[in-house]
Amino acid sequence: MAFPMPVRQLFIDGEWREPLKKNRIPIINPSTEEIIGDIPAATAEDVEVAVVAARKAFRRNKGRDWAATSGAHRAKYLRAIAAKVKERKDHFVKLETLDSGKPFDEAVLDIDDVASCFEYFAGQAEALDAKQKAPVTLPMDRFKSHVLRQPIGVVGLISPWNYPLLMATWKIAPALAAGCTAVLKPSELASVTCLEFGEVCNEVGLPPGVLNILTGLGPDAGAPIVSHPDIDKVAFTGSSATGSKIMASAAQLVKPVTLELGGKSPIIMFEDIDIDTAVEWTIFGVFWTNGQICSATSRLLVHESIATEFVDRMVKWTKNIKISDPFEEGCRLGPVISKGQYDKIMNFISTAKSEGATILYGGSRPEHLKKGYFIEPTIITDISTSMQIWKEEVFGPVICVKTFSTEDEAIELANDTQYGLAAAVFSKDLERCERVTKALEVGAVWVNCSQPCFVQAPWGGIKRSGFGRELGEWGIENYLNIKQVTSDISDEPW
Ligand code: TXE
Repeated sequence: MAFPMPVRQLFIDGEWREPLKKNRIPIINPSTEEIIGDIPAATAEDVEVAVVAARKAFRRNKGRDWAATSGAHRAKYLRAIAAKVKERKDHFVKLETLDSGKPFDEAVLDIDDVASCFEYFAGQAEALDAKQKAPVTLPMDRFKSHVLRQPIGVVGLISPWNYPLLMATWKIAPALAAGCTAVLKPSELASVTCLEFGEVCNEVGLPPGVLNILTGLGPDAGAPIVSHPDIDKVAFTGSSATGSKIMASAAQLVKPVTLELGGKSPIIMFEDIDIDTAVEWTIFGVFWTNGQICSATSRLLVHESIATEFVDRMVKWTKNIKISDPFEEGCRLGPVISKGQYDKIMNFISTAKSEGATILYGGSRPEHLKKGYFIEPTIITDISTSMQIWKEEVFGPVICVKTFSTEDEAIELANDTQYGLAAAVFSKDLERCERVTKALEVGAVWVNCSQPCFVQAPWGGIKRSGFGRELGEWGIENYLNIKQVTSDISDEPW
């Protein structure tokens, strides 16, 4: 589908501003490899201007400080944003599909989730008012103590390209609900919907400077946000390598960070499952979003007694996945995001082959698609735990399969990873599911399903998948400082 990409500038202090160095970055359609527009490339100079605007909006705004507003007041803006996103849903869905290459139907769900997330955090903002001045029980009557929850300040939000507007929303909505102001830096590989979001902010009358949106390269626009002394906190979703750099930079100023990083999530199939249902979840859990999900259940551990049948049915199912331009009706797998990601994934597949694994299905560019970063859904077997494909995040439509014979072995294999984001376990024996769930070293476990994600439930990892929890009531806590206030209420001398 061809339609013009909007031409936008940086969104700073409620205005569209050309980047000070006037550079732009091309937008490449991952389905055709064509340049279809460009986005502004911010640098440290633009970050400076945006941080000043965000600070002013936070607490130097002549009585209109965002930080001083009530949660109920902020909730009105968040609900208005949700309504505006719904009103412009078609526009956002088309842009997200074109820019990211994800199937159109999946982009529809993303934009629905964006609106729901703003609505949810509107509720959290209101709930925050009720939680203020929560009393603390003290052992002495003479003193009285309570707790204030106050916004952390100006926050830097750095987001990835796999769910461009949704991942940004997971940060913007709780930050604004908490009373923080923000500078958002989306991924240079898919920034279009995030920039369009600036228009929504203006349409609902969000005070200038409350949200600033700077597109640009990581080192040029992201790093200066992290190291800026007037940014009070950084929330990041992306690779473990970049997350580690961000943590090191933030450490210089003892700046808090939350990091949502990569994963290599296991999906465990015990022998008592309904194979067809489990295969369907397995396919969904790894090939959704063209395989580019941080929590993709990309290591299938299947009990040896059902392995042959399971894998046969999985191959049959995979053959029916429609790979096409993401706008085509029924598309289930579009291109990966960029040439860089395409090459990286292909290298993973060829290394697996050279290390002795079997590419049971897929592994190549689909024959009918000559252009675009398309990769067949790929199933790899004969895996050993020393192989790269077992250890490293592929972030593409690739699953590796390994068998086990006992529950203990399944747990050991599942935890045999540096990552700890998510895992799935399938069995009709719910006591077994509970035992395994407790033993899994991850931040989220799905039982008899994979990937369903709800804004009400906490999201985040352990080990090298990062720390901190987004979403749910935990999501807003990321953007709050807890202040204790203790008063001497006695007239007696101390
Ligand atoms: O990630 P980066 P990339 C993983 C996945 C993928 C790999 C590389 O394995 O193959 O990361 O993707 C910004 N200071 N995930 O290169 O670099 C960058 O501009 C500050 C998993 O795209 O981590 C972008 O906005 N910011 C992941 C964001 O960081 C910097 C989703 C993420 O980019 C920066 C995406 C710097 N020095 C990729 N360098 C998930 N957890 O869902 C880059 N950035």
